[in-house]
Formats: sequence, structure tokens, C-alpha cells
Amino acid sequence: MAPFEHIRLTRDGAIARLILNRPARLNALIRPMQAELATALDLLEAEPPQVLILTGEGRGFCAGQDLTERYPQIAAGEAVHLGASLTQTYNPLIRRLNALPCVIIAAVNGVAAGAGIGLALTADIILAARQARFLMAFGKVGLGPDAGVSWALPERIGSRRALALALTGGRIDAQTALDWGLVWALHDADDLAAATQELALALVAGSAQAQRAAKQLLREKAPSLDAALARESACQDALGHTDFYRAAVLAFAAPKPAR
Ligand code: T3D
Repeated sequence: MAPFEHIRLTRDGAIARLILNRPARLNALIRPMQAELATALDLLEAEPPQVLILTGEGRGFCAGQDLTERYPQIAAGEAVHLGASLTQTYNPLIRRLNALPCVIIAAVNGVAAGAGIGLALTADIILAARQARFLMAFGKVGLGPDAGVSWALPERIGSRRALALALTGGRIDAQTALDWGLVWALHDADDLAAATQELALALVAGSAQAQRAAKQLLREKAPSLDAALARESACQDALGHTDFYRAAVLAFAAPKPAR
């Protein structure tokens, strides 16, 4: 695939892997890296995998925005326009990851801070190493949550916990993230990649159409029970015509030879 410097994108059948690759900076995000992520998304959108694994190289998952990128302007007394940074880079990145028609697994191998939490939250399933941490670094540097965190974090852990974390710039360890429902499962650091691959393989053995439908139904909350029931009916109607469903019913329910 395309040669990148700050990320890696690999593909193995229906499984793609997007690896943040600035380990010396705990994979903090800089402009060229965001541009590479946009190119990676072009490729993923053109040919969506069934499962995308999002992870980080080295001991960190992603430390959020690289603050040294903002330093020269601030040190020179110049204004920084963070709204533009968000609308031009972070917002499209988060929007496009959320819209990918595939299952996203985040394998959080180490610290996720600031916008790094936002990236992890684009995943449908978050696995984490036992020593991973989630740090709401925004507050520590005098910012509010961004990269979709204000939307996705309360949904995962509840608005009170999300607000307390945002106000305090607090961090939670992997066990707390598991207890609060942010993380699906914890693994020893050395086992995380293998456990992620095992989950990805289990997913690609399932129906991609059913997974897309589940994602759509559960992520885009219907405004009422009636609306949800109508959407479920439309989904099942389509899924009932798939080869996967028909083969599964035939395999399960075919009359067994008399014993
Ligand atoms: O600007 C905009 O566009 C607005 C968008 C904002 C979104 C955001 O993400 S705001 C939040 C930005 N992130 C942070 O504030 C996190 C800053 N980092 C930390 O607090 C700590 O590094 C960690 C808690 C994440 C990890 O601590 P630790 O002790 O495990 O590692 P470390 O030694 O601090 O970091 C290792 C290296 O990575 C170190 O470099 P060095 O000294 O070895 O050369 C450190 O400076 C570097 N690093 C870590 N995070 C960042 C970073 N460098 C630049 N920017 C970072 N965010």
C-alpha cells in the first residue's frame, strides 16, 4: 500500500490495520500525519475492509495533538486558530472513521490522551493493554474536549463521569475503563496484538452485511421505539435475502437423519 512516514496501513484479506507510527512521541498527531491519515481513509473508503484495526506503535496509543507543533506560534506571541485546526483536520478525520462501513477495533496498546481518546472512540470495540491509560489531557492544557470526545465519551461511560474527567483533566486506568464500559476486554501487553487478530478473524467469519446493519442500528439511535422497529424491519428484510443468512438457516435447521 501507499508508503507513509507517520502511519502504516496494511491489509490482509478482509482485515486492514492502521498503525499510528510516531512512537518516540507516543504517536502524537502532527499535520503531515493527519494528511497521511486522510490518504489512508481515501484508500479505506475506496475499498473498505470488513474489519479495521486501529493501534499505535511502541508504548503509546496516541498522545493527542503534538503540542510542539503549536509552540513556535505561541512562543512568538502569535494567535493560534484551533477552530480551523479542528474543522480542517480533526473533524473530517473523526467523521470519516465513524462513517467507514466496517467494524473498527481499537487496540489501545498504551496511553491515549486528548484527541487520542477521540480516535479510540471511533472504534466499535476497544481492546486495551492492562497498562493502558485514558487521559483527558484537554483540560490540563486549558482546552475543552474535541475530536468527537464530547459526543462519544458520555455515550460510553455516562455524562457525569465524562464531565468529571473533562473538568479535572483526569485519567483512568485500563481496569477502570473496563469497569466503566469504555473498553470491551483487557489483555497483557504481549498478548494484545494476538487477541485483536483473533477477534478480527472471528468477525470476518461473520456476515459483513449483518455487521454493517448492527453498527447502523445501534450507533445511529432511532428517535423513538416505533422508528427503531421500522428500521429493524427494513434491515432484517434486506438481511433475510443474503446468502449468509440463507446458508446459516439451511445448515442449522435442515432435518437430521433419524438416529
Ligand atoms: O491543537 C489543536 O489542533 C487542538 C486539538 C487538541 C487536541 C488534543 O489532543 S489536546 C491534548 C494534547 N495532549 C496532551 O496534552 C498530552 C501531553 N502528554 C502527556 O501528558 C504525557 O506525555 C503522557 C501522559 C501522554 C505520557 O506520559 P509519559 O510519562 O508516559 O511519557 P512522556 O515522557 O511524557 O512522553 C514521551 C515523549 O513523548 C516525550 O518526549 P521526549 O521528552 O522523550 O523527547 C514527550 O514530550 C512526548 N510527547 C508526549 N505527548 C506529546 C509529546 N510531544 C508532543 N505532544 C504531545 N501531545
